[in-house]
Amino acid sequence: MTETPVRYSREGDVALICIDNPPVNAIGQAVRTGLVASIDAFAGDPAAKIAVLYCAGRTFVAGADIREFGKPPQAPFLPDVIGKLEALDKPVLCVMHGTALGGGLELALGAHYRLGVPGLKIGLPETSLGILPGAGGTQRLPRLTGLEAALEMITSARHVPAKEALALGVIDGLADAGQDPLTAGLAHAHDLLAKGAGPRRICDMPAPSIAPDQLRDMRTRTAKRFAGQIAQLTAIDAAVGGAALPFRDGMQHERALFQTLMESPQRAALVHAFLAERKVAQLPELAGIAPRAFAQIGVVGGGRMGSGIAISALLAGLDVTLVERDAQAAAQAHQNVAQTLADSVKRGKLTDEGRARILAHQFRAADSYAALSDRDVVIEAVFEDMDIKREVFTQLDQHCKQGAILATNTSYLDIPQIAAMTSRPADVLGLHFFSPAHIMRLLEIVVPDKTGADVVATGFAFGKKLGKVSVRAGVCDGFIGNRILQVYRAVSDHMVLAGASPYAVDRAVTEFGFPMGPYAVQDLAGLDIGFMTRQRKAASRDPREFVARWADVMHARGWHGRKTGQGYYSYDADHPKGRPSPEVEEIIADERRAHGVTPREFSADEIVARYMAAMVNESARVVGEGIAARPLDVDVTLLHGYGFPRWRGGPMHWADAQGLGALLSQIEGFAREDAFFWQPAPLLQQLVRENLSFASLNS
Ligand code: TC6
Repeated sequence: MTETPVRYSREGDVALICIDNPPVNAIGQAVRTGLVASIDAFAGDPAAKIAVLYCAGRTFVAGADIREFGKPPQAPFLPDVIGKLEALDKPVLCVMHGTALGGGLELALGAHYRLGVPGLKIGLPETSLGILPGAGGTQRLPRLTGLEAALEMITSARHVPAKEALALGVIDGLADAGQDPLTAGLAHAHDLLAKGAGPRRICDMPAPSIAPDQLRDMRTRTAKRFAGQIAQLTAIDAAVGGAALPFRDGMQHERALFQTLMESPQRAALVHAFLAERKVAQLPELAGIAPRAFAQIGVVGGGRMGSGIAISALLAGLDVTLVERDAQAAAQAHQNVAQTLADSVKRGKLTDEGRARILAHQFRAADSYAALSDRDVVIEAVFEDMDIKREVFTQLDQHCKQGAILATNTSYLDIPQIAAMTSRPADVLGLHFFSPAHIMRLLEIVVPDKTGADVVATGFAFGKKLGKVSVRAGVCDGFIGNRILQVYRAVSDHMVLAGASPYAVDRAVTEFGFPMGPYAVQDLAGLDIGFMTRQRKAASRDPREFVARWADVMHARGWHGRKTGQGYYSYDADHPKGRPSPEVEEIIADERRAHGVTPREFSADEIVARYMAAMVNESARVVGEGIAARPLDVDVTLLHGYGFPRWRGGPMHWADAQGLGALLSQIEGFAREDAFFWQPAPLLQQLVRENLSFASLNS
């Protein structure tokens, strides 16, 4: 942070108020104080006829300083600062570039005129952090755009492009292309002075209204889309309630609701998620380590995963050569990629020209490893079989240039063993994408002991370029995510054996906030995958481990989930999402009888308690063993790859909120029934002994 985050100066009769608080000009206490001083300076400067408020650096204000949330609030408060700006009796022009978000846009709404620099995006994304626009956003924006458009912006938290902002009336105009905020601001200020423009205050504009049935529809839609969350509906209450009141009272109404949200566990969870997503890439081992170049990418394997990885790299502007085993397979892979790019055009993610350019200049599919000789990073995405991997990595070792990074996308095979197949193990790492790879944001970067630090740094730089959230993982079966998944799936099977139906488990878990329960997910992935995993692990399995045989029975009947119309659920045209299957319940009942189990009832609370306890316990092991660098890495993995509800922050954040002592006691209680499955994680025991939280390990 610079020493004076807000500077006041004057050029002729134009006062300049510049916020300079890198990296994103967030409004913390020093900025608020600086703004008050600058507003006072402008008010008391008789030579200044108009003020231009703008920002230095790469963006306008990206919001209130999130790092202050949850700490005791410090005056001056942002709504008061903005009120003071708006109340000035000389005009203020705000010039925005980059992203004007949250408190940043609210500050701009306190100015009398607003100009955007091309490329600007605006938004009120506070609800995505569990709060509402509490610096007048719910009161001023609806006065400009009407309630419907304002509430769409506020509840969706989306970033609105400059042209749309202009059409909505949030900005008055756009600067010429290439103009910087100061030059554009000075020119526009002189125009305003020439026109004799005075202050134009949004607070004086009439309050909008909304028809009752329109409001009811909006509330219903919002409640469905953001099930379990409170910020979006509260923001609607703030805007609609405020619009029925005089402006000043509306502001108080907004403030009161804002404060309730600020104190909510959902706010704490969502802010944790935001900060954790940025912290995952900050690893001490990477400090000062420069990544290698990675403009030229190679992919081996053109199936669903390989094509997805290729597309992800292509959409990020990288050059990709994909290699398949023969010309026919290469042609098929080319077609897969072309088709997905065409779908991206349909989804509005790519222009038609962009698609044509990629296919003409950035992408080729080949049938020889020699085509990979100039590649900087090559990612293998072939069948999960060590012999096939050996063939691939031997070829890569022969054909790839020195310094090329050789990555495997394996989900569970031993990466050090794969690295040892080459003459350059320091250049080998795991890049574990999630399917579909061009859509899912999670990337596990799996780091064997021998991998060079610059190779890991390149993995993170590559992930960032692809727009992924990259998490460092150590080597073990399943890395971070799939290892934890195996355990919470296992606890689900335990509960089903004891009497819960798979449907009750799925229901309880979705009510908790996951988009799908474990059995619906298995149906979607294909029950043949679970079957192969069981086969693979059979030889090394501890005999005390419970394995659900009903899954093998279902597999033997050809019930492989959604794709076969039958899995845990039955699927047909009337039930595309599946309906419970009495036959599955019968197969499970057979197994209960074989085990001599008398089925018992499980409440939704008990299901969630066991599911989460198993998840947290394994997560603690994963951190304790150093597979995840910190608890926050587990949280980000589960949030981005496994549908953990963001507003609960991830399993480690959730566990801290429950209290680790209570969770450990619960696990110890479960251990009295099954001491093998419920072995408390040593890290959890240690934290409870030392009265510490998982969060204490995050710094
Ligand atoms: C609000 O405004 C409430 C108002 C009512 C009050 C009464 N505060 O994401 P990046 C940091 S709520 C503090 O990597 P990008 C970020 O942590 C807020 N810090 O960059 C990172 O720090 P690190 C509403 C912030 O170019 C660094 O800046 N606003 C804030 O990929 C770079 O961030 C939002 O929700 C902040 N507000 O994306 C917007 N924002 O390097 C939140 C960022 O130490 N921000 N940082 O890890 C964003 O969406 C993105 O940061 C971005 C830039 C689009 C602005």
